[in-house]
Amino acid sequence: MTMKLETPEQVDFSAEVSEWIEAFDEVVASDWEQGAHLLEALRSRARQAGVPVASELITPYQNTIPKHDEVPYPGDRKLERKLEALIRWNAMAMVHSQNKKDAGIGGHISTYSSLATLLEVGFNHFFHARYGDQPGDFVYFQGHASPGVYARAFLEGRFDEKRLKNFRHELRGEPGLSSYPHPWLMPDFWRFPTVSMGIGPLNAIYQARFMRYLENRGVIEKTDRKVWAFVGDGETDEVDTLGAISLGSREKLDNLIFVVNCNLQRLDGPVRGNKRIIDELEATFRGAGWNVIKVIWGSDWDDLFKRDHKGLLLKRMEECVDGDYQAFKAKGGAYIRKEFFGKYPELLELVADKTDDEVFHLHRGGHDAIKIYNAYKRALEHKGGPTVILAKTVKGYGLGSTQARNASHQEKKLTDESLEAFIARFNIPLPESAAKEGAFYRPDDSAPEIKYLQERRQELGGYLPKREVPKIDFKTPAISTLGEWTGGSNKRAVSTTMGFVSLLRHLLKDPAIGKLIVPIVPDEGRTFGLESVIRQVGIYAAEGQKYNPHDSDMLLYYREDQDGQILEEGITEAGSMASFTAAGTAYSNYKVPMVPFYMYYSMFGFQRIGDMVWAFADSRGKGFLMGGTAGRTTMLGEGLQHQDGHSIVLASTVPTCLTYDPAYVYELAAIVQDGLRRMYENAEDVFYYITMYNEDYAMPPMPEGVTEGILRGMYKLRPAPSGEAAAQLFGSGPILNEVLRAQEILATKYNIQTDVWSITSYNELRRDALAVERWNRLHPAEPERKSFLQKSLEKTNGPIIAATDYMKVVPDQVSPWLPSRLVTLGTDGFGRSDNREHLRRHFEVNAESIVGATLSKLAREGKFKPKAAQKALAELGLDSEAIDPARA
Ligand SMILES: Cc1ncc(C[n+]2csc(CCOP(=O)(O)OP(=O)(O)O)c2C)c(N)n1
Ligand SMILES: [Mg+2]
Repeated sequence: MTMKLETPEQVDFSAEVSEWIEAFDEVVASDWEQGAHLLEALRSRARQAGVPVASELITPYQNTIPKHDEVPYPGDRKLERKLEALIRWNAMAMVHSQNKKDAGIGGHISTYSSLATLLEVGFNHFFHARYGDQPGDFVYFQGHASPGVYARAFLEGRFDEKRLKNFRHELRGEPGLSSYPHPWLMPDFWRFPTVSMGIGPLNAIYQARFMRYLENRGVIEKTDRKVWAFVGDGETDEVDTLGAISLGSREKLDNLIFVVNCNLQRLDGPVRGNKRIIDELEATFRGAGWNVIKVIWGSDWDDLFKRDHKGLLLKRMEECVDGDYQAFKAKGGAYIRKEFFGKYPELLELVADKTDDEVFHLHRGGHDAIKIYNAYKRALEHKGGPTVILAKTVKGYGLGSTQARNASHQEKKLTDESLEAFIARFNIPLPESAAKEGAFYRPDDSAPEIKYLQERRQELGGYLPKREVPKIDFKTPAISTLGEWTGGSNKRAVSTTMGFVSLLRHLLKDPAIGKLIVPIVPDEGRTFGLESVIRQVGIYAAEGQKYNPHDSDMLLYYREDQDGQILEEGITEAGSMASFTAAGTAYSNYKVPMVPFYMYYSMFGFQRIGDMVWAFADSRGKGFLMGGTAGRTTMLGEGLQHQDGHSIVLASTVPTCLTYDPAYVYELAAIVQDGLRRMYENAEDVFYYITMYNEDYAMPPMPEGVTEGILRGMYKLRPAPSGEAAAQLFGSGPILNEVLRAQEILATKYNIQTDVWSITSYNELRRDALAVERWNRLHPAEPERKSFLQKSLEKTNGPIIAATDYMKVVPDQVSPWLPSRLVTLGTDGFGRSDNREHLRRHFEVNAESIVGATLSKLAREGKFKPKAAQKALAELGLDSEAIDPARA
């Protein structure tokens, strides 16, 4: 190899290389896109000729956009700098003074300080608040940067000083400011909850995709709207952040822009101390097909690059890792001179004319408005896919001794010296004493900078963030039109899942609301029998169906279409939930009341993506989560990882989630119908979790007068045929059938009469009982009120035996109001692979176990002979010494 380098041909070849480069430069000088084309053609030719071509996933550690390709900055930098400094100050002062006054109340100052310029360039030049009568760009802010967003709203005059003083004080009888972006807490301001790391970027990707879905289906008009997601570099470690990025390129989402704030730090310390996070992210995003724009160095480096003829500067930059870069910004100019430039005499020479202070203030790209502007502009112009901007910044920028320290994420207060240094550094026109108090500062409305700020926002259509909810015009189909589902199955054995799918097909045909329905499945359509729906409305495919499906000659073929209505997400429950979120908040974000029905394997719901459900509720999302293959004994054969006996417990933790566990199709139809009415006609900010089972049995017709009971949680289904009932039997889902069978065994074999109740929602019964109890507690002088549960059971007699395919804690929720009456049978413990009969025997929720539990309880109450009860248990085949399934 060495020999070859020294051959004369090699020298000649260098000349040839120079010639080629010269020719290439000429092409690029006239049109860089042609340059790119030429290079691509050469690469392809090389591949054909068998010359190995390395793919370039990581480019040199410098800005993607060269200086000579930059356009000039269109704004007034002097005024913008002033504004940005004031926002920085007020954001910091808000957190600082709040923590002085209320120690430990928290907040963050160093995240926004690194992000400020990246946001300000957006606010002044890019973030549209509207597109005609359509809402504007969607911006997902880094949650911990919210103080900066509030501080901007303060300068805009949207919040007064009093409001700022109520940061993290939401319970003081005056409007407060929530710690992070929460639409639930500030419904006129925040649109997107982002603070749980990873949820923002994931939702942003699916938001951009859902926007295209609505456009392609003709539900909304096409606009230039963009989805901007500001993401922390530490946040990119969340699988949620990066796990779905390939969807962006696959669906050519050029309406999506990620800005990763690469301040090189997370909470504890460096994100990649021994490497460079920007390199890693560049390779990841480029590999996934994104347009990557790196904004690493500020304009003041341009001159150094120009004077560095040997490429030593870049060489030195590529020798340093993020841990070094952090230390440079923490330790000052002299340290940088020695440790960075000092490695090579030529580099020392480059900065010989600069003071240490000037060396220290050589900017990073993410603090340089010109570099940022050019990157955003490029991102906007990029067609055919999403863009990520990797912007290098400094955590705690300008915060004196807090800057670039490992502990800077946790800093909430500045020292007096740091406050002084801050006002000097950013030129804040406050006297020292006021500065030390952390006083806010807003120039008069007539000040040129405030006028400028208002003009910029006016030009872009108004203020951001802003959340609005238009009046929804929605016509819920009357329950009387759903006779096919309320009228019973005419003895035909069907499941609630089948009943739901046919109801869904009907709703999809509804002339008023059909087009608003968004069926979502994570590769489980066939599990739920959705083949007919696929044929009916098609699967959404951004590029249509480019292939002839193998089953095209069949009636129910796999139909993909550009205006397909189903979102078939593939195996991603998190992605499907993100689609559910985009659809369930479209009533506000796009002014169209989309109605998502997300059908999934119940087990892979709340326990897998619970945090996203929480964020959905925070977003005031509406829609139906349909937990298919529900129940620990109804889902036969699948065992421990598939049999869901606890989602109802988890669903009960979400305040706006209404949970139902219907046994019959008429119950399910009544719940869905009322859900549509409540969410979309009554504009209630709630959503539904409804279990669907796959056990087939005859669906009875809806009895008279049970609607209220179904919706509130319980109704008497089959009263004791003769005489007064000695016990009350509660059942839900398919276990209701076991309860009905128990009622018969008890009557025929043991001569005991019982009432049977269908319990559609213990969660709702409990919520109502708690609310009534609270009212009674707070109004001791008023006549006592009764909950729906108490009223329903008022005239009933005897113990209550409740059986469920979910954990015992589900019925137990109502036990405080049923003192010593309630006996619960449920499916605590892990699932097993077996059939229903054996599973129900094992978990003690079959009819025999219900009978046994009733006799046992009556025996304890002296209403049945104890010895007879023990004998009955044996007769019923119940093994008194069997291992407790909860521990098995
Ligand atoms: C799911 C989740 N885990 C942990 C946290 C706690 N947390 C808040 S901010 C933060 C560090 C953020 O670092 P980075 O994403 O780099 O943002 P920066 O503040 O540096 O801009 C952590 C761990 C959280 N908010 N969400
Ligand atoms: Mg960070």
